Amino acid sequence: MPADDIRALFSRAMSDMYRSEVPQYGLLCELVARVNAQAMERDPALAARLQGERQLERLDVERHGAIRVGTAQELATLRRLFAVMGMQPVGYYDLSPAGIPVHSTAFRPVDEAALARNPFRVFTSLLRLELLADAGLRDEAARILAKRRIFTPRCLALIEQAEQAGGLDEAQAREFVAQALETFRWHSEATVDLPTYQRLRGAHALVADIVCFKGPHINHLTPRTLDIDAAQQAMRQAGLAAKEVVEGPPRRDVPILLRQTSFLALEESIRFTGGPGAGGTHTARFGEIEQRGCALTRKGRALYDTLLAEAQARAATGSPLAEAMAEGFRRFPDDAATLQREGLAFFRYAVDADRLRRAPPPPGADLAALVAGGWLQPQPITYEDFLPVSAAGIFRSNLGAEVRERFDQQGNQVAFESALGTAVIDEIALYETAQAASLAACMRVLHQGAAALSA
Ligand code: OOG
Ligand code: NI
Repeated sequence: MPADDIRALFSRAMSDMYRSEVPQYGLLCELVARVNAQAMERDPALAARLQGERQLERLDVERHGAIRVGTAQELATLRRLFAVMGMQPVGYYDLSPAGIPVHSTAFRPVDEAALARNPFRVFTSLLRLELLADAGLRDEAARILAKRRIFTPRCLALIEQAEQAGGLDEAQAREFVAQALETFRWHSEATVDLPTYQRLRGAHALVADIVCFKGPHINHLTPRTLDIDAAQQAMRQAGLAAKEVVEGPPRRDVPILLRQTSFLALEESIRFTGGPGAGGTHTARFGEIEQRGCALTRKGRALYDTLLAEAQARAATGSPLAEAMAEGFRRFPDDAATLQREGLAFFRYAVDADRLRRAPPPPGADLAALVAGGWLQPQPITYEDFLPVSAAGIFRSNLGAEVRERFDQQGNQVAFESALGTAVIDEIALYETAQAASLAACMRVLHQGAAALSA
């Protein structure tokens, strides 16, 4: 079975499982589907553009999830598990500046056809015990984690089988999906007693969430909306307490990167070890929605990061963040032509065949001339990744609003990659390659077209 099909099966199975575990998730999906249908009705050009960018068919099934693991061994095995489904680790996200003791990557498909088939992604975080101040607690957490086995033996066997044979047949793939699902299931029994849970929780809510359970329960699954402001309003009307601030850039005519908002879904009853009566609660699972815009070049991303940091600095001195963002982001051009001309966003190019039939471009015409003259049509490339500052906001909103100081230590991509067992893929390089490949294909067509016209 093609890896893309296994991923589609798995994404569907995860969604079904989460829907039965967290009823608000089903409600959220219905609400987003309604908002998306309305957005396309209101704006037929949007629907046409999404169709052209091969975004439309995938929209209904598009989800990302998130998990958190405790050890290098767990992370490395996840890498092998996701590889069976055509998902590669893309990007490095350092959450330590926000006082969150993890670093992360996103497992996702990378090529255009695979993304169009099913773009399922999993934001995956690894605990950084070395950031905890208390050495005794660090050791205790490491001992607890060393004892657990988060993969079923059959799942491990099937991963090995896939690695050796270069894939799985359909029956094996179906069994693999069922077995892999077990790793991400919720368990209402903790692996520790209540005092241990409370000690770990005292260090950081995230530490307790990662260390005290049998596995890395999926903590949210996020549908993609075409209008996050309308979806947020619909969430409130449906009684889902969406967080105040939408993470990411303010609302614009041409969406860029990623905008997200979340709500706390459940306070779960937990049975701790140590006999009857050892009950308590834990909050881990939440809901989230996101709207995706175009991917930014390194230059565009630098401008985004600067404007975001400036707005945050202004918010720290008392002005409302939303206002500071709206004000600051006026400096970010908001029309596709300027984004293209100034090299702020990535585009996929297509040849306008009618234009070419009427006349070939002048020899030596550069990109600007080809676009201005109508021979090449730029279409924005969708951002398929995440944003560290937004992710920190999402983490924070679901940890009982714990506010923490930033850690002394910086991100450590080298340590993360050594735990993972491979380097992460540079996400910007993927967009650069996609843009360059589309341009090269266009140049061949223009060249052949010009030759045919002059023959
Ligand atoms: C992950 C939070 C980050 C996103 O969409 O940025 C995230 C987590 O809470 O484990 O999901
Ligand atoms: Ni998320």
